[in-house]
Amino acid sequence: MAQSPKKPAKSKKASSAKSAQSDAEFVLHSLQDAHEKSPRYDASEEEMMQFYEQMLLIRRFEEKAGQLYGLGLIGGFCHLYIGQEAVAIGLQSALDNDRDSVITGYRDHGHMLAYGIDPNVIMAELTGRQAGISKGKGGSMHMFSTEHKFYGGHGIVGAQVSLGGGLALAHKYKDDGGLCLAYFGDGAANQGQVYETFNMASLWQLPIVFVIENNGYAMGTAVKRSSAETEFHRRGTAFRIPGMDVNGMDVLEVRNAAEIAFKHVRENGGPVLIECNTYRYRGHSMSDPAKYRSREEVQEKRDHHDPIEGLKKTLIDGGKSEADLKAIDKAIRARVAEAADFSESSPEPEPQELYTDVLVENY
Ligand SMILES: Cc1ncc(C[n+]2csc(CCOP(=O)(O)OP(=O)(O)O)c2C)c(N)n1
Ligand SMILES: [Mg+2]
Repeated sequence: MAQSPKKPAKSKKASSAKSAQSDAEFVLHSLQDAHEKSPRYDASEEEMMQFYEQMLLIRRFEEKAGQLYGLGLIGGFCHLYIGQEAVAIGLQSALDNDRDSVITGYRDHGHMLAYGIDPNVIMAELTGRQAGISKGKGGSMHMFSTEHKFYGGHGIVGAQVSLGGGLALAHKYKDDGGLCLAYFGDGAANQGQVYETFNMASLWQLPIVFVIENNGYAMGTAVKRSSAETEFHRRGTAFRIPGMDVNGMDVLEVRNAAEIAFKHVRENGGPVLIECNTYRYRGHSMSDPAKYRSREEVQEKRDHHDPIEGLKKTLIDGGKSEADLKAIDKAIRARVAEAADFSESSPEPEPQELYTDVLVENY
C-alpha cells in the first residue's frame, strides 16, 4: 500500500513557511542590488565641478590644519580627513539641509565643510579662538552647530551612533521628514552600543543612515586584526537592516548609494547601513607616525585610488581643461589661507567663558 507522504512536524513547517515569506519581503539585499546595477551617480558637469571643489576644500583645509599643528598653533588632538573626502561629499551633497541632521566622531572637520559651514569658524575652533564654532572651547574633536543640524564632533568612540539614534527618533517623533546621517569608523563598529542602537532603530523603523567609514585602521590596528567580520555592510543583518558595500574613494559611487539609501529611509523603510571603503593617508592623529603600515601601501592608494584625482580624470575626459581645474585649486588655497589668517588674528576666549555652556539651561 502506497504510503501517504510523511507530514512534517506542524510547528516546524509553520515556522519555516513564515520565514520564507518574510525573507521574500525582506529588502536586505535590494538596495545593494540597485546600487550594483549602475553604481556611479549620473552627475551633470556642474555637479561634478561642485564635488571637485568641495573635496579639494577639505583636502587643502586639512593640509593647512596639519601645518598649523606643526607650528604649535593647534593644540590637543587633531585627526585629519585627508583621503576620505569622497565619503562626506558624496553623502552630504544628497541631504536636505533644511531637515536632515548629521553626527560623527572626532574626525569631523571634513563633515563640517561638506555641510557648508564657514571654514573661518572651523579653523578658529581648531586654534582655540573666541570666534570658533564652539567659542574655542571644543577644539578639533568637539565642534557643534545646531543651526546647521550638525551634532558633533564626539571623542568617545561609538557614542555618536546611539546619539544619532536619538536624533532619528526626534525626526520621527516630530514627523519633520528629516533623517539622521550617523558616521562611525571600522573600530567603532565593534562597540556594543552600536548594536543596541541597530536593534532599536530597526524595531522602531527610525529614519537613520548608519555610515561605517572603513578606512582600514582603528588607530594602529588593521581591521583584520580587530574584526571577526570585516565585511562591515553585513553587520546589520541580524537586525534586518539592509546593507550597502560602497567604494568610498569615488564620490559618484558614494552619491549613488546615498540616493538609494535616502529614498528608502524617506519612504519609511527604516534604517540603512552603508559601508564606505576608504583610506586615510595621514596617521590616526597628528601625533601618530603610522609605523604599522608601509609607505608603499599609502603610495599605492594615493597613486591609484585618490578620490580627487579620480574625479579630475572624469572631468578632463569629459572636456574640462587642466587650466580651469588649476584655477579652482588656486582659489581654494587662497580661501584656506584666509581662514588661517582669520583664526590667527582672532582673540582667545575670555577666562569667564570657562563658566558658560556648561549646562544647557541656567540652574
Ligand atoms: C570608548 C573609547 N575607547 C577608546 C578610545 C580611544 N580611541 C580613539 S580613536 C580610536 C580608534 C577608532 O577607530 P575607527 O573607529 O576605525 O575610526 P578612525 O579613527 O579610523 O576614523 C580609539 C580606540 C576612545 N576615544 N573612546
Ligand atoms: Mg578606522
